[in-house]
Amino acid sequence: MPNDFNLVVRNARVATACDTFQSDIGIRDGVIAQMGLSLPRGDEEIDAAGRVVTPGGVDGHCHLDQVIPPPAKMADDFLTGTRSAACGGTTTVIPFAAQQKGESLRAAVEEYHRRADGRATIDYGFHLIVVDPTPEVIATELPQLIKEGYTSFKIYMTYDDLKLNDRQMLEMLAAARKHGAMSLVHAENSECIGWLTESLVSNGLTAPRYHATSRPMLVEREATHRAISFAELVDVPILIVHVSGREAVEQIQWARNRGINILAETCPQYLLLTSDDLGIDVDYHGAKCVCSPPPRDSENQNVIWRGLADGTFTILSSDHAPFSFDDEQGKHPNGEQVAFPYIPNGIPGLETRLPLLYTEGVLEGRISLNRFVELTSTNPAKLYGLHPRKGTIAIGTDADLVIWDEVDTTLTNSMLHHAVDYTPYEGRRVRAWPAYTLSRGQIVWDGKEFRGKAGAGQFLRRGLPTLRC
Ligand code: DUC
Ligand code: ZN
Ligand code: ZN
Repeated sequence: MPNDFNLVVRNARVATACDTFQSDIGIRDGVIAQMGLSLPRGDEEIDAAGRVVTPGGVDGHCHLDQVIPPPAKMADDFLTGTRSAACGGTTTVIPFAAQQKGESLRAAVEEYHRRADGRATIDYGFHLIVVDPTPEVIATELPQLIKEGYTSFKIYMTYDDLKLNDRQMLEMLAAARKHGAMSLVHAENSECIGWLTESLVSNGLTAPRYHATSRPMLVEREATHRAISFAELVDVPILIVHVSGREAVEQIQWARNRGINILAETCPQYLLLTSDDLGIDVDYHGAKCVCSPPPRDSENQNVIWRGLADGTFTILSSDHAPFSFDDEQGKHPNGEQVAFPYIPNGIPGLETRLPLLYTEGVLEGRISLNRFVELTSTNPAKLYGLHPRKGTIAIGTDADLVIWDEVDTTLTNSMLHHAVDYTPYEGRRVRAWPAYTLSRGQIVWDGKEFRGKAGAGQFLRRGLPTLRC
């Protein structure tokens, strides 16, 4: 008689967004087939006695192999990026299919499928980035792509090659309302940044730390308020991405108190880094932490932690934007220590997102284990139309699981599986790491080695968002 299951995870302490309970998990054909105590044997068994098991992480904001102006080039493609994600407990990623000016959305989607197909090791979807919202894009392309499972898009209020004006933003939000898509808004005021940057550079203040000076919190607060006002006018929910500190948080709370449906995302860099990390000018190392918005100070870190605990934030994502440090296509464009406006923005974080939040959030008592699951897996799955297939542990869902080890180790880049040559968290203590990661029932990380396969990741045709604040 064949066994009932391909794999049984036995004696698990299962944690979902709402419950923690003891169970075995029986997996057949990549799906959770049965849960309960004393399940029959499987072809393979993992004993999870004494270990927490959570749903695989869903990273709702990461950049992989994204086309950006040369000489910069992202270090991670869909193979190295998803490999790294899997080794850190993430089993679903939603990177971006980024439109170029003058290009159709369809062409962008086809291009990013070419980049991902045969390389992604875990399941993935795409957000669209819309930089050229022509009448054709809004009336024809966007509705069709939403129907095909690209149910969210990011719009930018800054970056010269990406930003939309206010009218274009309103048109995009109106399209999101009409077709049920989710709008992700990068909220920073472009003109303020440009004016401050020019003044800093003309005064010779060009070191990496002036990146933070050029993007003070006011710049984020103003754009956050404006985006909220547009959402109110159009009467549609939006997600403010990568919220960095108090001033944006206050705007979001203000909006919610007025009954405006505003969702919010933050990232580990706003919990664990400060602008001091951009200020290490020796050998230009501050460039490693140049990202936008920039990390703030320790008081703002506390505001973000509180927002994670009290429900202000809906999701926690990595905003993985991988540029190597010692690299002409990375943080040293053309081999030089360039002025801060020319440093590619972004830091790596796909693999460290979950272990760092587990360590600093759950084990330090700042958030519950269930809230950890909600922020990093269940809510992104709901927000991006993947729930319940992803984001929870229940019969009939994909067997995407993380079996956690409590460890005590020092994080170094040599432990990680991305193609970036540094981690901004080098030397940090971590007390949790996946002992196993399972992607649709396959072991992709066994605590020592990556065991996944290029091309095993499936494209996820996503449904409409099923989450409101
Ligand atoms: N900021 C973004 O908006 N995207 C990628 C990285 C960054 O720093
Ligand atoms: Zn952004
Ligand atoms: Zn981003």
